[in-house]
Amino acid sequence: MDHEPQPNSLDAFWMPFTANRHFKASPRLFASADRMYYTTTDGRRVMDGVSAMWCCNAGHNRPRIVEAIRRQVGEMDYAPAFQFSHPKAFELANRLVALMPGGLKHVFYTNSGSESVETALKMAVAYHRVRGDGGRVRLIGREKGYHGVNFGGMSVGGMVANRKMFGSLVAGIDHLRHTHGDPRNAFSRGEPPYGADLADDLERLVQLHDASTIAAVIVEPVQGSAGVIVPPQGYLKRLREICDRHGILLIFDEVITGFGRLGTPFASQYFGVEPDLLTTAKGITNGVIPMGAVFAQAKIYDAFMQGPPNAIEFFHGYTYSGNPIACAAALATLDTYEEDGLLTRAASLAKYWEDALHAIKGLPNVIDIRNIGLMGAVELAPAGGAPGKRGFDAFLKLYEAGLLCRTTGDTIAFAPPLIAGHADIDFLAGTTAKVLKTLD
Ligand code: PXG
Repeated sequence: MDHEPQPNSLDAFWMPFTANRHFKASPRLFASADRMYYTTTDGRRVMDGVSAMWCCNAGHNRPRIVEAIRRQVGEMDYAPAFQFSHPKAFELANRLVALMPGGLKHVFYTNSGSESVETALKMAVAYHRVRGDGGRVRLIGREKGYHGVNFGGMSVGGMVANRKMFGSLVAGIDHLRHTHGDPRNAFSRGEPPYGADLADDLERLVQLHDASTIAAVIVEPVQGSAGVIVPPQGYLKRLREICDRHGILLIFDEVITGFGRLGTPFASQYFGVEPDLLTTAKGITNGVIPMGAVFAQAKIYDAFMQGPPNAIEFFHGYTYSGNPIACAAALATLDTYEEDGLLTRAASLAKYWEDALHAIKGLPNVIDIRNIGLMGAVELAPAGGAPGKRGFDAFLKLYEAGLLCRTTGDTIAFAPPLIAGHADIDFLAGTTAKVLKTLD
């Protein structure tokens, strides 16, 4: 094969999480985006049914955000992040912690969900050490969990395909069982009734490893990537209780559930469970500029603030932590969320959304439908001998029919921008129903 770079060739770009050869044979390229819609390079309109990648919560091309970025880049493009900063980083931190439940009053900036997860895991282990409890080094994740693609997040994660190629991963990690697949929970609306006792799996791991070796447990309050797996009623409260009993930190990975997806600013408020650390990204800037943030309880921040005042307390950070363009974008994003009431809007749409999605029940191959807030999934039975094929076919046909979704295996996931109206939801559910009728 000729590997000389060719103008207009698609060969040079090694695309992430993409079937490169399939894509390059029939590319899907977007040219522009506005509110609920993309326009493709061949001029077709495609509704954004999944906030792009669960990140453009306010929809696309929002004027405040666009303008704030333009203004900031002309005023100050970058400021050093270590031992220096700029006013917007502090202004944003104050605005963000005001949205947080209870004691999550400190924020550490990153540039992605993956970096937020690495940061939170390091904070957890170091927190125990600075308290003089340095034997607590183990980390617990959950099967089917997705915590990004870096070594720590991949290791606490539980997506087999994301792990199996990459060696022995980080040592000292164990996993809770996942909560998916109890047939009694099929077609549950919102939180499924059965399975709170699966949180007791943490007790099993405590018995195995001893609590004195465990630093933290990390879970997504609602598992997103695995296909909108909603926690059983009472599950997260029980996990919190077990963590408290054993002095284990609880980390909520809210990269997807943060910023209004469930109709509360964060899932923590929806479930009435407060974690010790909370990771975010995506919706923090409406997906427009890479940014992430980790929120920490005051007890954690305070534990680090000791020793000589001129000494660095936490040897961690990124060149782009809190960069001015990202901070300006995030501030304008918060303004947009506030003006449009988007951090709570999903609460008023949730019932309509739930009814629309569950109306798909009964169509060929539909074996489960799950929903919470303004996210949902339709799970299809795998085609004989070809797991994932039916899901991928659905993805392609939905795109042809003018609707963007995400698929994982044979599950189709949706999370439309929080500006969606009833007509948008009707289009999404109606198009999905039409396409499902045509699948093999
Ligand atoms: N944690 C969670 C809970 C996530 O969902 C990450 C961490 C990593 O974020 P970054 O910014 O490093 O990608 C994620 C990302 C999908 C899909 O449709 C999900 C994500 C990203 C892309 C696609 O399954 N989640």
